[in-house]
Amino acid sequence: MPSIGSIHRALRFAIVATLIGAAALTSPLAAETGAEAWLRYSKLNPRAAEVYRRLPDRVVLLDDSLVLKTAQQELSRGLEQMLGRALQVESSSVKRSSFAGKAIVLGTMKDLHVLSSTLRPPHELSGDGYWLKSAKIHGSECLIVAGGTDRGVLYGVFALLSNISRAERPAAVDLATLDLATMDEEQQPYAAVRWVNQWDNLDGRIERGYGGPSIFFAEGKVRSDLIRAGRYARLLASIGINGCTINNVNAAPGILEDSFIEQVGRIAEVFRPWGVQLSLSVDLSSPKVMGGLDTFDPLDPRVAEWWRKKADEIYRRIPDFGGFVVKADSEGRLGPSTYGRTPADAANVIARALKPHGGVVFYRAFVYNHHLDWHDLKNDRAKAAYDNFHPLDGAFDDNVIIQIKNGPIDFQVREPASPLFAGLRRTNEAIELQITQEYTGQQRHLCFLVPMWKEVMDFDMRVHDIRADAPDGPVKDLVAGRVFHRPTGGFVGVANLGMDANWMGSPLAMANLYGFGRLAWDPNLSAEKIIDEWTRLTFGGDPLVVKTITAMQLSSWHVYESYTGPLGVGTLTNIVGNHYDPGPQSSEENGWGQWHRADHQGIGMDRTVATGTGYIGQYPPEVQTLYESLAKCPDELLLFFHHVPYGYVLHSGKTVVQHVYDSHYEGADQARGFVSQWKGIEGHIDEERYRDILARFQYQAGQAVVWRDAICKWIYGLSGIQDEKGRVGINSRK
Ligand code: GCW
Repeated sequence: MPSIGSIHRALRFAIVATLIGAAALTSPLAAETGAEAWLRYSKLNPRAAEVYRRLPDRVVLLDDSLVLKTAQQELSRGLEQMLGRALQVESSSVKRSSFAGKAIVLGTMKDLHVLSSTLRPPHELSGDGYWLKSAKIHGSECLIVAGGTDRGVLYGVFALLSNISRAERPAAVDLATLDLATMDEEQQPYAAVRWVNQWDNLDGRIERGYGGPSIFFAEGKVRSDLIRAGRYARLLASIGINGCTINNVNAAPGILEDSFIEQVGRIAEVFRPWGVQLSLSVDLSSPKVMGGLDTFDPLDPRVAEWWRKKADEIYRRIPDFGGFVVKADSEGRLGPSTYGRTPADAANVIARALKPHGGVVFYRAFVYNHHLDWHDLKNDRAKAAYDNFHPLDGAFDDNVIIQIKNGPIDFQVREPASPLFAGLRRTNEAIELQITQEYTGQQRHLCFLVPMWKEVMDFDMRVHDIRADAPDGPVKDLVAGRVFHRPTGGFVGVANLGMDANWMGSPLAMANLYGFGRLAWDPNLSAEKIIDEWTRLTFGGDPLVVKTITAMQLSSWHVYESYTGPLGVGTLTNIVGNHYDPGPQSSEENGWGQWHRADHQGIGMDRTVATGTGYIGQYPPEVQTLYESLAKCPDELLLFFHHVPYGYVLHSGKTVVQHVYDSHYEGADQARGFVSQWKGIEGHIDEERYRDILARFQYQAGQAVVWRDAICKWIYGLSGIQDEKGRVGINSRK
């Protein structure tokens, strides 16, 4: 039994060690614009500081796990920066009998029970949930940050710091008195899977990345300096993201070389303190192209053995490895079709190798033929995901998750929800959202995507068709596994952050990463709430700043849509090149299948069951009724589902062609309006970010005119119908 003296010595040592750790972490980040993103922890205004100084100035850790230490260090750093006050730290081995005095207590529910058997939240915490609770422990007022896991504690700390940074009252606490006795906030994540994917190549470039080179790789190796990778993990943890796939889904087989796994282990080391699991994209042909076998047939026992050994090797180096992401039989990648096998055969062979270690396989539903015959009006790429995966429902192992893009084509500015969300009932699924703005302005145009994502996630698939007035299968519940009681599922975002100081190439674009994380945690949060939080954390609480930036962000998707691709028309960006400039004809007359079918008579894809490709038939019956009928189909998706003449009259009362003219002019005007809106906050934020962002809006305003003129000219050329307002056409007064 250790003596009292040795316990004291150990405790003193723990305190000093933790303080040193905290000091290292609190050293100011390099003065890079935007590097801290929403974790700025600016000094609080005197009134708020006075209130929050009433928090205990001692923190007690109930365990010494790595993630718990991170939670404590983050708390110390945040409170020190915001309140100018250092926390006294006591680490672990706290026994029920020796606990005394006011403290912020950090620990899992399990450890908290040791301290007090009566303290428990209203609902039992499971997984990564947290509980912020003020309570008396052995007579002393304490603030408890408890988690279902130590990761939950970390999320609770971030939530507390976020509340304080926004000088918001913690739930149920009166800001005037900060009556700790009433603090009681319990949160549970909506789904187990809250992951990001990075499309980083080993040479350091990032496919569809607009924030500079990779933070993980350079010149075919893992970077020696992984400081940014660690900071990325901190950003991810702060919004509840628990997994990150570090390499492109167009995976280089070399990622699985023994020597590479060794290097990748270093990235896992900088993720681990933040509770972020590392995972890898893998090429299905790896057993053959780098593994020395003469086949990669998923049903060949040698192939199964190869994956098993590879998984064992990875877990030896990275014990908390998350799993694999697979893109196969897609855009030229090899897949099970080589051997006449199915995606289920391919997914399961890998899943079985990961299973003993607790890993999962994300098998992407983005499987389609990019050599479609465009002459055949019945062909339709939108049908591919459902056609390939629906027949396999129930054939996947329970540690396989089908990763489904939000829409059936490819991250366009407006698409309906993929019918596959409703097409899998005995299979796990996750929604794949694109945070990096590939088709939505590449971070050079403002386009806050949360309102778009929410439309998809809230869309009710009517999977049971029980009662017309009750939602029974919104996409968010289907992917979270709540409708068909699946063991796992959730949310994946393609992030593609890079080495740029502000991570994504534009400080305002970071709202999309923040928004993704917040929605993955709770898809019922409103877009207004999310952007309000982000703006206050990123720019502070000046009411004019908050009002201006939130309004601009919230309108930005519609603005971008209106000058680039209205009525769900599909791909008008240059599809063969950069996916950015206007190029409305580039999607036609080739096998990629991103067609809009515009000709001299009309525009739009006929996807009806009655006369078109039959795509609408993939939806549950009530949804079919909505889209099949021209009369019911919402205007904003009309051209996605129907081919109509240019003079067709919309629900709005306008003809299609006039809508195109008007929306493009309105959109370009609104983009110009962003410049003056932004100028309205000059002097209310720091000069550096003010100027940087102003230049971006000035550029966007010019680009919106380029788009407007290109699309109006194109539609006029096809339809021959002049603009009623005289802006477009041979008699144009422009
Ligand atoms: O939209 C396309 C992108 C490709 C990407 C592919 C995918 C990584 O243009 O760059 O490949 O989608 O999602 O697999």
